[in-house]
Amino acid sequence: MKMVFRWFGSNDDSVSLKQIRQIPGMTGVVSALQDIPVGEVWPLDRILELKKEVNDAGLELEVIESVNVHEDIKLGLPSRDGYIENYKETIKNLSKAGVKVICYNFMPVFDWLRSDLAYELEDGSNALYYNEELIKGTDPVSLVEEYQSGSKGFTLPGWEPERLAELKEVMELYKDVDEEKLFENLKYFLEKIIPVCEEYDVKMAIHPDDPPWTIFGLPRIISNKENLERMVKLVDSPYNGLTLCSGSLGVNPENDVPELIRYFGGMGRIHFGHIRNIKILSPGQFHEVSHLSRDGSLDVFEIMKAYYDVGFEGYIRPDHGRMIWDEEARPGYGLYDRALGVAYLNGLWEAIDKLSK
Ligand SMILES: [Mn+2]
Repeated sequence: MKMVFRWFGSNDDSVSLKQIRQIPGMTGVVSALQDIPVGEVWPLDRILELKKEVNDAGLELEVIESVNVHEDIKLGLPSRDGYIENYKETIKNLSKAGVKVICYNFMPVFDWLRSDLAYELEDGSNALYYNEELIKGTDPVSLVEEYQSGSKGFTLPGWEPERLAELKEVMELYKDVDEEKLFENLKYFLEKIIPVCEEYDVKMAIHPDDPPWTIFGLPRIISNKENLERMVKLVDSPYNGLTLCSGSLGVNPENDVPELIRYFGGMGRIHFGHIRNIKILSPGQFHEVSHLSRDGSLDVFEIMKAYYDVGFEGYIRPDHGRMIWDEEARPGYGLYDRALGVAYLNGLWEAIDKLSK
């Protein structure tokens, strides 16, 4: 297991590489070239520049999150082939810079979704909150406007303004895309890119839908064991794998996260683990919490034990944290609570390791 930390780059993150380097056990950052418009090739010189900056701080850059998939690929439009060619070039360039894993998602239009970015918890901290009832009462356009005003000036990943500028038109195009069609479009994409991944030794790791159910009538397919299994078999290669996000999958109580880790980890298909805890308040209503098992609905010890037992050699990062100690940062991505999460996860891992010998 290699512990890594998400970092949005020196121009768009309140957390510095120096701070990340000082978290015990940290090996590297997970980053991206956020300014490259979705669908365009990531230039090798820009990737190398980012790598140098990260390496100079004593950290590795072996995981990218995310290389976003152009909407035309998800929609299966004729223009997708050009975007897929660009994606292949990006994979090759990332490989040349030593990148081992690419995290991506296949969620139509919306990336992750919440109804409140700063929901106050009992201890005075705040965290991301989701309430299906509130989402149902909102239209997508006003939701996006709200997000942009609540993001404290940072770009929220997946909510880049240019990406959502044509929201209404894109929503319209999805009227003809159901779950089956979306699976077909994902298969088409994977069949083209996985051979390149095999040749260049870069593993693809799809992130589950967050939350893992349909929103605004849009299909969402990376959501449960059955669909994850279908996903890894679309192209049966170890390079076609998963980012197992405990918080995304775990908000559906039918998803047994440790069991999913044992199952897909045992198959060698988990390349990247996102670990966070969530508290389910009622069906369709949850908020994020600290990583500690007793604070939420997930047993984080069992999650780490599952990774340990399958001999996991991939990357793990703490996922979202709460906002604590008056930190001003991008929602979900402050330094303090994620660093506490890392210390806890490392502690669990060390204890499991020593007790297993
Ligand atoms: Mn995640």
